[in-house]
Amino acid sequence: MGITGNTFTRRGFGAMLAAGLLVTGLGACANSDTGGDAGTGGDDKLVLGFSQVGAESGWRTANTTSVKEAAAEAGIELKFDDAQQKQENQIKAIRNFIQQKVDVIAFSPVVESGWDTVLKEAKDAGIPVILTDRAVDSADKSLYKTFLGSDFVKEGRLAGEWLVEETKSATGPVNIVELQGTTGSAPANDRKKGFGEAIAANPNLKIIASQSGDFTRAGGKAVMEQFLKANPKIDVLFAHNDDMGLGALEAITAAGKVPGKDIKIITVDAVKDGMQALADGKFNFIAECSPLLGPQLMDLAKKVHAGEEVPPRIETEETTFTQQTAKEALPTRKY
Ligand code: GYE
Repeated sequence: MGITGNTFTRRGFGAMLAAGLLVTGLGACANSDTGGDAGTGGDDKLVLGFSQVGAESGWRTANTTSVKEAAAEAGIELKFDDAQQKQENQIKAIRNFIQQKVDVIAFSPVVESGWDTVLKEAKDAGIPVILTDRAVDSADKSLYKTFLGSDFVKEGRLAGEWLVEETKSATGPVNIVELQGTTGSAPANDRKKGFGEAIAANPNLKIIASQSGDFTRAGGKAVMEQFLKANPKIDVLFAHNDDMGLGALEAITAAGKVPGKDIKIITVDAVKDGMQALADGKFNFIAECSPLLGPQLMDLAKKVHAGEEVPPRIETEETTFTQQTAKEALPTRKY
């Protein structure tokens, strides 16, 4: 939010951007508009190379839409690549962007480690890099300009704190199973950490099984089936995203248990299908993670391209939902 406001401090550039925004806002005829472009056509458009993780979840789909729409609105030429959840594909895409001499590179790193070499290549080529959604663990912070995304540790902690409150009068052990996100990814590492730290407050709470479902519905279903077979008493499921929770619902129902009652379900994201499950009483709690990063990302791309200083870390604002608040929020939910 602060970022958008600051655009107005750079008068000339700001006015130019505003004009670009208006022109693209007019739709198809904008491309043939010669009014303000003095014969240069669209060639001076900022070119942003964006490497997306994949299409693994409802969150990701909403994120991709947000990025594409915001680029169009901001008059930015977007080169979009889908890495299908593979790091090597992302590295290839970033190298392609460097070769094509794009103005700015943004990407959502599928895992945290192993980026230093390619990030150095971008830096040597003089192309600024923005991390969106997920972080890298590079020690050299000069390899990227900023990281825009959520505080995943906090999301895990909020999920755990809700459970501690919910089970405060429990006398016996409360058995928890955990569906982790993609192995080695920042949201999987951090949500696990935050949740684990929060539930340490109640010694009755025990994680009896924890495995990756790769952030997908199919993964969540398959791993939950194994959990149910191996553990006769499961009281709580903590899934690192809605989609794995939704997949697990099928496994739980097929095993003759009632989701939301026999097994309490806590997830992260708050995409529409997750919110619907919560409103329907099948989920019990969701820590929100907003995928609507597009407008802030475009604003940052313009700034780093103009050589402006940007904060090294920009955190997304988010909330949490119970069954009751999900019912209230659903009708106006955007994703
Ligand atoms: O929670 C999950 C997606 O990186 C925050 O990735 C993102 C996570 C999101 O697959 O649904």
